[in-house]
Amino acid sequence: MERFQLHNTLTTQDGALPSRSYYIPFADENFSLDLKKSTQVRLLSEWKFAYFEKFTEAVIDCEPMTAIHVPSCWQSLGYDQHQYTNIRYPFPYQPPLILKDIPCGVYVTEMKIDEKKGKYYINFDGVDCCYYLFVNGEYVGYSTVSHSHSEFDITDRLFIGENKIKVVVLKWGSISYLEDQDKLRMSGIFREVYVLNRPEGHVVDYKIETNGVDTIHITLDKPVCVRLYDGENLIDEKCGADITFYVSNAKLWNAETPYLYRLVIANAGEFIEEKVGIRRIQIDGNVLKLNGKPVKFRGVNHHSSTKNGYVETIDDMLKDILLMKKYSVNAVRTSHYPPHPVFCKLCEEYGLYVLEEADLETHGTVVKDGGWKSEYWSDIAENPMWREQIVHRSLRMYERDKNRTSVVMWSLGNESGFSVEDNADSNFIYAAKKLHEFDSRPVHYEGSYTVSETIKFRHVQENCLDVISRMYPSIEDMQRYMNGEIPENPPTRPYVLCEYTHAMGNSCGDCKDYWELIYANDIFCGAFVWEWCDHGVYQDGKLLYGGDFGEIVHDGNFCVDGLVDLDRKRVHTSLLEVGEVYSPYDVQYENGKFYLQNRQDFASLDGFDCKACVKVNGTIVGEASLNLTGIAAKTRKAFEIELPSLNGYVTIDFTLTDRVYGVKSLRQVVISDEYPTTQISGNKTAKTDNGAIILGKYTVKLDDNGMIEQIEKGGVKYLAETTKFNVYRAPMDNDRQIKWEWEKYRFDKAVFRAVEIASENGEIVVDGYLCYDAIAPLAKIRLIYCFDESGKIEVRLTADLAEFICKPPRFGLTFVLKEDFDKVTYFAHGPKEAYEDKKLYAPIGLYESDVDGMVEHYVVPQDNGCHVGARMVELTAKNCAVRFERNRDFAFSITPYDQYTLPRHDADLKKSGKVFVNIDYRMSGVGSNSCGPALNPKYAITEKHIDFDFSIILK
Ligand code: IPT
Repeated sequence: MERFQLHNTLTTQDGALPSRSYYIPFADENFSLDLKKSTQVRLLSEWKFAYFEKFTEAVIDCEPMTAIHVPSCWQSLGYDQHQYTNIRYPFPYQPPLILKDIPCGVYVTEMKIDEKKGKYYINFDGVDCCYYLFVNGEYVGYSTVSHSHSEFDITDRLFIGENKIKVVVLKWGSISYLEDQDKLRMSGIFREVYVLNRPEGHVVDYKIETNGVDTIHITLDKPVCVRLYDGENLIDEKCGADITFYVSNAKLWNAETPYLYRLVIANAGEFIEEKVGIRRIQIDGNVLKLNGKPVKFRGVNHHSSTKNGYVETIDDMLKDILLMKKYSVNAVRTSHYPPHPVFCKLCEEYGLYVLEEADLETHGTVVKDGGWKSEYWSDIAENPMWREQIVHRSLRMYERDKNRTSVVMWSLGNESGFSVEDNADSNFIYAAKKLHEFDSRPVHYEGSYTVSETIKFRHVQENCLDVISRMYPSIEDMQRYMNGEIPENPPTRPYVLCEYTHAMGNSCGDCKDYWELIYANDIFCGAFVWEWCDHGVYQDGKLLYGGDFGEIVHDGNFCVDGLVDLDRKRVHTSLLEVGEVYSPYDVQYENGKFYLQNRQDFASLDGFDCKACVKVNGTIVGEASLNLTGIAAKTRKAFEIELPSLNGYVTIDFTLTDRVYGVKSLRQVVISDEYPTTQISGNKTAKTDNGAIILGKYTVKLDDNGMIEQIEKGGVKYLAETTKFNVYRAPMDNDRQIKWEWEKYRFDKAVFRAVEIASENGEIVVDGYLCYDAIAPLAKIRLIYCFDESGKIEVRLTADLAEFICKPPRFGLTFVLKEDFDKVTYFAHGPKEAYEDKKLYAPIGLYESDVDGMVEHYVVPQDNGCHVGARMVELTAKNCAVRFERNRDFAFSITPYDQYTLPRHDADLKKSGKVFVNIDYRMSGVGSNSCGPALNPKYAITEKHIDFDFSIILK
């Protein structure tokens, strides 16, 4: 039958009803987001299932036997195979053909009806990727667009008694060329399926708009009565098909104060509730404004992704939203498809702006020849054959979510090209025009930015788009746009970063610098972190990622790039940093006065509490609660805080607490930075015994290269290995490009070779080189030890790095202690890891931990656990201790794992039986170069001459 070949065509739908706004009708006014609570809804969640590796028309007749719960993804249940690809299509590229067997899942359920009354509609909220629907053996229709809602009228197909509903879901169809989003490729009915039983003459669709001041306007497909409530209070009731409500003293909606009114549509014995916020989004010159005020999106990109694959419950969504609110996120880009229909409702309730994106990405086109050519975008973006599908995808999104207050901008899709030449007939122009025809909200599409032979690095003919959008540009690039230095793209439109600060592994070091620019200039309306959560598949305590499933084509761990774990049990330090950058307030210290700056766009800081804590050397000496009332948005207030008369390292730590979401933000002002060093007798010694240096109770042994080989006290040995110079780090995901350079220069293997060891004025002076086979020395080093008989070793060194080498990730010494040194006390940025470009969440203080607690775990093991701004770190074993200190900043990290032989998965890490203590002159920043720009040189070791010193106190 030809109609079962629709998936081999570009047909969007067959037999489905026109798209409409998403709502759930109720028989009374006890509304809920839970479908099960409506007597009009018959949720279809228990099905029988059969999986076939290959779709043929024959599978349509099969009788599945295995029970399956819907929603679910069949790969999560053990069928088929997981596969993760980012850009590349997981099938041969020959659009619109699929030159591969198409796996297929057949779902069957029964629905009993005792009496037939009114209309019956079957609704699908999400099926990947296309499906045929049958009721009682008869073909009803076909639908595509995985993340969109479809509805079929099945009234005439149902009988009193049991009815059999069959859905044949295909893994791929021609339209898969439009769904090449960066994700694990899963299939099946992954969102709810339900039958609505509705009265004859019910409302079908309506549109709600507000003027952002005092009116709510609703147009419906038929005249009905609509009631407007403020909470439980009825404000007004009007009847008609075109109704305007006036709201006096209206409370406006924004993400900071998400005030919602309620409309209740009562018709034919049915009730539909619509929450509505009075808000208006508009572009004024090159500034994006909400209710007349400039607004900033402190955003994240959010995939529908949980440990159950694409399946999300309301609780899952709520958990994400509450976490986002806790970390001051106020905007979500639903990358790269419409979210679960309840998500936008929750966003308007809790206060999150939504940049909603159509279900569209054709990224694989550009790599079809195994390389990369941006000209290839035109295979689909400019090919009229695909036009209807591309426009349709934007419209399906618009129709479903047009009434959502939270949706403040539409996006045409992700990375699908636009046109290669100016004035070309891009399919995206048609999609944008259609959205503009229907709606006043701005239209976004980053894909108009192109890098081609003919048009170098710029947005092409994008007059149909309302904002300039970029992903991962450098800060200089943004400044060039703002300053009008790109003649083809004058700064006439607001600018948004739809993706930036790629949160893969230990990341997001560049977040703060982006936002210094964004906060300071109204032309920038915000930025969305890539991305909210890690993706993968949990198995035996491990998160499996690309390559773990036996796939040939995969993109490794590029899917493990979130701010939170897939199971949301752990928040990565990247989110802690992003949370501080997005913080609703900031603290400035100017001329002896403290200022609390409200960085919000609308609300005062009245809903927050703030404590200031005065510390000397990490010990609290005074505390004060600050009264935040009356600090209007974007203003600041001065506070006097009494400073201690004591000397030392004096800090004022501010803690902002949100009465709803808990601790929000930490800010620290350093008043003076004199951390006391250990006072010792000061008697130099160079007493040796068999080559070992005797320091009172301690013996220190240097090896032939002048490196500390052993420290001993009363027969107890401190070190498990000889001390080494260290100019390497376990590559972070962000080092995936630069690490090849490091390896070229053997940073991972380099060793120190002394050419002379001399004793001068009671000091030992070691001259030598850091080197490895085949290349010239990486550095010329002079190392000086000064021993004090009380058990203190002063280490001073100078290093001149070779001109030819690249920037090393760190410069320091590694001490390998015995594993009994398991308690750590330190004064540094902490208690979480802190790098030069990622430490806002980690105030300087005095912290304690065990060695295990010094490690920050990442799904893919990589450098972690650094503490910059350190003045002291001490490790303690049973009867002894060793302390490293310096009267200026240094960096350190401590790990019980072998630092440089790392497995693919954190769960496979094995303890080394030693404690590695890295004492570093500097450790470079983390940046976000796994997808973002190269590390900002100010966070890299660019200097060629290094002076470093520290003391080792033996206890
Ligand atoms: C960009 C994509 O839009 C996003 O889906 C994701 O793949 C991200 O980067 C990387 O994790 S694509 C990139 C080539 C800029």
